[in-house]
Amino acid sequence: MLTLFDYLPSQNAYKVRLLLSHLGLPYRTEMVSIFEGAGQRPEYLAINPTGAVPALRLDDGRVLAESNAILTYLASGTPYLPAEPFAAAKVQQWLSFEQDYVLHIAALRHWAMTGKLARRPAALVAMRRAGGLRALQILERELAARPFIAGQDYSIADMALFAYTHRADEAGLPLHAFAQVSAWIERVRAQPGFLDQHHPYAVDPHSGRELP
Ligand SMILES: N[C@@H](CCC(=O)N[C@@H](CS)C(=O)NCC(=O)O)C(=O)O
Repeated sequence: MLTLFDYLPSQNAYKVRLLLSHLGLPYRTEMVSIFEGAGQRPEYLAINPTGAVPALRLDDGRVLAESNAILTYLASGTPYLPAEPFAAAKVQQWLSFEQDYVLHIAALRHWAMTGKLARRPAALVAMRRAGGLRALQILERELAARPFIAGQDYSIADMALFAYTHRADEAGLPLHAFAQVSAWIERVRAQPGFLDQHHPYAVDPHSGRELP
């Protein structure tokens, strides 16, 4: 059976849980207490060299890290990742966008929800905020033109973007100001097998610590 190395408040891990839910694939979970340093132990670094979640162990023992690589692997041969090369590359385009631009929302949200925002330099917070707003503005423009980010069909690019974008309010970014993004969030929520699940950082008493 597949093993997902997970940390419940992680939206990067939620992306993988969401796809597994759409696919109806059974899996077992191993929790990694990232704020207690469990990700930095040699046995976990052998699974993911960065020490982060998520990571996935296959039935045959092979391991894969990076949320979007895991999505790409699991979605291969399914309706969530087109086989046609250009359409597949479009999905990769938006997976890269997610890692480069939406990460600002993820960082701000982490700091805001774990009491770390006040400890961060104002210039860094302003840079993250500008980056997060820019990501939302780009998505707003693009989603005015088509129902899903990479085309007419729901794909892993939508799953990856949904994970942090739909929680932008928790990063202090006003989702209500982005009508197209808000409508797309509802289209994602309406997909068969959608996983309606959220775990706040408050479930982890260690989440106020800095990551090791
Ligand atoms: N680019 C990675 C980012 C993963 C990531 O930053 N995971 C966070 C939780 S959301 C984590 O495990 N952080 C602990 C650490 O970096 O040591 C991915 O998409 O999987």
